Amino acid sequence: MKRTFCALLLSCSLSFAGDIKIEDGWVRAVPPSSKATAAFMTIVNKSDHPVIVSGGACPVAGEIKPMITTKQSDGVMGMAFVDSFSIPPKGKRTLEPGGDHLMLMKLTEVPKAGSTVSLVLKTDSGGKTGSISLELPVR
Ligand SMILES: [Cu+2]
Repeated sequence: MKRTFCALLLSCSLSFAGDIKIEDGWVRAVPPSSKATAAFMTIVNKSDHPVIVSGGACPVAGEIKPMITTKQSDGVMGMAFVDSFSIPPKGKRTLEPGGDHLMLMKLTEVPKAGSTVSLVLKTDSGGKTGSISLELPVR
């Protein structure tokens, strides 16, 4: 596991953990009374096997859960929690507003715009479990 430290905000968005590369990560700034926010990023799988990214740990959130957009029975698009995101071999998955994202819930502290949030995600790469540490800008 390798951690990219945050000297400049611009360098925050890149992190490597072997087969998995995280690009363009950020956390949404929310009003001070909010109980939850969301993290967005592109998860790149550089390996030739599927990788799985699930929730992890964050000092300001009690719970982190992947969430996806899904078509409900009435045909309306909705959101649903899932256990993990899977990324196909040599593929990528983009977490973005209005689409898939990571929910940061049970906030103990609301991250301020301009600050950073550290986030550790659990990973499974071809059956090998690990983690990836991120330092994401809040905006
Ligand atoms: Cu959500």
